[in-house]
Amino acid sequence: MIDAKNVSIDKTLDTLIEKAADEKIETIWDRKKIMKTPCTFGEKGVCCQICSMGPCRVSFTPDKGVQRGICGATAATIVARNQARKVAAGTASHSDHARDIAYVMHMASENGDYTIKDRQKLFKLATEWNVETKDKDVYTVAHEVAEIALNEFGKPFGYLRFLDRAPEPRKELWEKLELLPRAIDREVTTIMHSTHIGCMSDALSLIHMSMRASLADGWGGSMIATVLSDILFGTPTPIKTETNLGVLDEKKVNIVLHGHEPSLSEMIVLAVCDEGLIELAKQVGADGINLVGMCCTANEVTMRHGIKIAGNFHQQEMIIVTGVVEAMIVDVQCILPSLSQISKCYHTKFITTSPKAKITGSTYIDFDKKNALAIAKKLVREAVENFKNRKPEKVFVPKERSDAIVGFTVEGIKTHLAKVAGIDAVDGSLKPLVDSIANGSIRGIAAIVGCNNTKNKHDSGHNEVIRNLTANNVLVVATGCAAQAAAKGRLMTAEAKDIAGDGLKAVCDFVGIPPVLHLGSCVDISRILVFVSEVAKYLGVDNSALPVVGVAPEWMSEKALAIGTYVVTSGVDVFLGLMPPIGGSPEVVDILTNAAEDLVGAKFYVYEDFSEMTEAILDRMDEKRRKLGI
Ligand code: SF4
Ligand code: MSK
Repeated sequence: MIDAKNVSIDKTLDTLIEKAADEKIETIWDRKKIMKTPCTFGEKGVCCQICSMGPCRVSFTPDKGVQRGICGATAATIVARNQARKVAAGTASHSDHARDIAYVMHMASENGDYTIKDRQKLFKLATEWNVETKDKDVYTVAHEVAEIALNEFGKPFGYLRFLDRAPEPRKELWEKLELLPRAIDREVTTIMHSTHIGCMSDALSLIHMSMRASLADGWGGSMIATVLSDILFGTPTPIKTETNLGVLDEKKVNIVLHGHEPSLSEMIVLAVCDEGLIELAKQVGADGINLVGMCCTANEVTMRHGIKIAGNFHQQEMIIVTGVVEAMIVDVQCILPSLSQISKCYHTKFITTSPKAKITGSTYIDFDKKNALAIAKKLVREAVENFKNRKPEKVFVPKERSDAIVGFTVEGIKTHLAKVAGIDAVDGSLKPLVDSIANGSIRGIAAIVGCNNTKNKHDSGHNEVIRNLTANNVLVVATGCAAQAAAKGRLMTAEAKDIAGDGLKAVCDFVGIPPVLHLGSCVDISRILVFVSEVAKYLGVDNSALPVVGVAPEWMSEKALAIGTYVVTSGVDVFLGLMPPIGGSPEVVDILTNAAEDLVGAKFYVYEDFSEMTEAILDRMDEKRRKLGI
C-alpha cells in the first residue's frame, strides 16, 4: 500500500489514498510503483523510433566511443531529435489552445455568448498591430484583430508580431542568430520535417530549431492565448479565493472543471448561475451548485471570478475518490486517462468535450462554441441530475482548505505599485519595483512554474523552493500547478509575508501584496516574459542582465520543456528539479547547460536537491546584481 506521507506533502491525500486502497482504486502512485525502474535508454533520450528499421537504442561510453543507430544516427542526433520533437509538441499544445481562443474572438458579438470584456486592451492591441480603429465598432475591431492573430499561425512572410515586445538587444540577438520565429505552425512543421529519418542530424542545429519553435510558443501561441483571453473574458485583478479539496461541499452538487481553455470554463461559470439550474439542484435535494477548478482551468477561472481551486495535477484522481463529485468536465491537456476508470467506481460523470481530447470510457458531449452557453447548461444539468446517484457510504471530503489572493497581471502589479508610491500613471510604473531591487530589499525575482511529477513528493519541490527563496528576499511569481501548490501551502496570503526575509517583508507590508504572486495558468508565463522585458527596457538592458530566473521543480510535460526552452532563449536561466531525457548525449547536455549561455545569454541548470538549487539560484542572482553594479 502507498504511504501518503511518502508521496505528497498535501494532507488531503493522507486519508484519500487509504480510502482509494480500501475501495480497490488504482492511483497514479500505484502505477508508478508497478512501473518500477524506468528504461534507462528512454530516460537518457537515446531510444529512437523515428523509422521502422528501429527502434534503435544506442549509448555513448567513453571507452567504446560513439555507437550508432541502424541508419548511422549518433546518440547526439537521437537525443537532440527527441528533444526537438518534445519542444514542438509543447509549442503545438499551447498554440492550438491559442488558435481556439482566436476563433472564439472572431465569432464574438454584442448579443452572443462570447462578448468583449476588456475593450481597452482590445484597442491597445489593435494599435500595437496597426489596425485602424477610427469609426469602427468594437466587434469589427475584435474580428480584424482575431484574424491577424489567426494569421500568425501560417503567414508566409515576416516574423511573429509579439516579438516586438522584447527589448531591442534581445531582438537583435534573435535576428543575428536566425532565431526569430516565422509562423507558429511553420516552426512546429519544420521540426517534424527536419527530424524525419535522413534529414537534420546535427545536434546544435536541432537545438537551435527547438529554440526558435519555443519562441513561437512563448511569444506566439501562449501570448496570443493570454492577451485574447483577457480581451474576451476580462483582465484579472487581485481577488480572494480558497484552495484544496476541502472546497468541495457535501451538501451541494459539485462540478469540477479540469483542463486548460477558458472558452469552456467561462461558459460553465455563467451556466451555474442559471436560476432554473439552481432551482433544479434544490429539487434534487442539494443546497445549490458548487463549481470548483483543477489544474490550469482552475487558474483561469479563479483569477477572473474567484472560483475555488480544488487542487493540482496530482489531485485529479483523488477528487473523484471523495465520492461527492457529480461531474468532472474536461477539455484539453493534463487529463489522466485513468479518470474514466475511477469515475466508474463512483457516481461521477466524466465528461469530455473537445474533439482534440476524446478519452475512452468517458461521456463525450461536443462543446460546439456556436452554441456555447446552451451546451454549458446541458453539461451542468447532467451534473445536477446525477446528484441523486451519489453513494453516501462512499463520501469523504477532507477538511483542509486555504485562503489565497490570486489574479495578478503585469498591468495589475504596475498599477498597484504606482498607487502605493503615489505615482500618477495610467498603467503604473516599474520605478518602485526597480528601486526595491536596486536597494536590495528584493534580491531578485523567481518565476516558479510547472507541474507535479511522480518522481517528486507531490508539491514538496514547489513549496520548498518558494519558502527558501522568499526567506532570502526573492519575490516569487507563480503559474500553473506550482501556483496551486503555493496557494494550498498558504503562501499566497497577506500573512505569508512573515516567512519572507526582512527586505521582501517590508515591500509586501508597504505595497500590501503576498510574497508569492499568482500570475495564472501555463500560457500566462507569457505575462512573465512581458514583465521581465518591461523591467529590462526600463533599465535599458537585455533580459539576461536581470537577477531573474525561471524554476520548474516538478516539471513533467512536453509543454514544460517548450516553456523552459523559450525562457532560456529569452535570456533567463531555468532551474529544473528533474533531468530532461538528454543524459545519453554529453554533447546535448553541454549545449543546454553550458554553451547556451554563450549563444543566448542563459542556460538550463538541473538540481534534484532543492536546498542546493536555492543556493545556486541565489548565487546566480548575486552574480547578475554585481554585473549591474547594484
Ligand atoms: Fe534507428 Fe535511425 Fe530509424 Fe532512428 S531513424 S529508428 S536511429 S534507423
Ligand atoms: S496544468 S502542464 S500539469 S502545470 Fe497547465 Fe499543471 Fe503542468 Fe498541466
